[in-house]
Amino acid sequence: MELRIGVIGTGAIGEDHIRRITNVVAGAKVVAVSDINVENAKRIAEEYNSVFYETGEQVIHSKEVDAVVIASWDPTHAHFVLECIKASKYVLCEKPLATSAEDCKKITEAEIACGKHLIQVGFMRRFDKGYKQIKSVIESGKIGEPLMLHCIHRNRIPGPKHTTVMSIKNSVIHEIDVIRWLLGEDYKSAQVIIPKSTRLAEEGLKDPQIILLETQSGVRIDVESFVNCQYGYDVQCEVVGEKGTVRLPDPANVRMRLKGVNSYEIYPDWSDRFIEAYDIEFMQWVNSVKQETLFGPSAWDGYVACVTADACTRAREEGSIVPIMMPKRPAFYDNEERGKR
Ligand code: NAD
Ligand code: ISE
Repeated sequence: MELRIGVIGTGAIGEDHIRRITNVVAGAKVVAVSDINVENAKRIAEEYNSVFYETGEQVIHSKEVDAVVIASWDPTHAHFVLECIKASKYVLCEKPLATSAEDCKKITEAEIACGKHLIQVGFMRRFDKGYKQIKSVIESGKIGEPLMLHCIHRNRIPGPKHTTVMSIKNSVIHEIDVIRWLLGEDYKSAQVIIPKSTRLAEEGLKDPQIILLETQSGVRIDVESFVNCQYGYDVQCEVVGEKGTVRLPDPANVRMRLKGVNSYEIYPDWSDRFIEAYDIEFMQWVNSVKQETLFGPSAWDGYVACVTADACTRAREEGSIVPIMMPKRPAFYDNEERGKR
């Protein structure tokens, strides 16, 4: 039986996920879509032979929909996820799970109360081949204990209405999650340094920013966030260990020798750079929903990421090093438990 999916938000990534579910992922189809941009959503509904619904709530509660993908703007996520829990429907919610730790907490409490793991957060870097290889190297012990990580997250240009806060809560939240996953530990403190801002940023936007994190065991992480870098989409990560280092490869693009230059293309944005990661994320999510056993990043992971992002935001506002108070993880979210319910 094909999993019948409803998609809320048919903007850039929503449309890409609809294409992915339709053309790449086996055993699933998009049956319902909704967006406040009605004209675009209706066009997409027609193109993909699905039904347009006036509201996200109607998609979630429709009897025709087995599971939901949320790809609308960040501030809408928490409400739609809570609605999915009310409807007892599986949901893959794009990152961030919510725009505050407080809202994430409400989501975890609602999920625990319903007694079933329904939520997966779209932290797709965990499915990227390069990051998975880095994790294997760390776990093999070959480079010894990780001591430092140097990361870069550059966007060619930001989305419309991008703010200083969003550089962390919408963008660096990927590093916050994937580094915690790579190292298998939570964070202890956060600091944000604001260098000279680019003249190419919208007025009021602090860009670039340097985010400094420390894990509970003392690993030090620096993340450069630069959303107006102009030249392309560039994500880098290097782990420095006691005996060696390991770093993400650059995307495998063909090399061109032309007019005295040996070059390769840098992708313009996330959609091509992480295309395989999104594909794998969706294939595994569809299979795990069918087996009623989720394995991907949980609501707890979404919560911890937001606690960290909130601390980074405070650190920037106050210009201080902010301790990160991690809430105690309920047994419901213990790894061994996840998937058994
Ligand atoms: P976008 O602006 O292109 O699309 C968002 C869409 O949501 C718009 O069409 C908008 O009209 C719609 N929308 C807003 N409020 C709505 C509501 N209440 N009901 C229904 N639709 C609503 O943005 P995007 O780049 O596609 O990003 C969408 C989400 O995906 C964001 O949360 C973003 O953080 C996330 N995202 C994740 C990745 C990733 O790498 N995992 C990449 C891009 C975007
Ligand atoms: C976007 O929402 C994403 O998630 C991309 O992966 C990230 O690079 C970008 O900065 C975000 O705006």
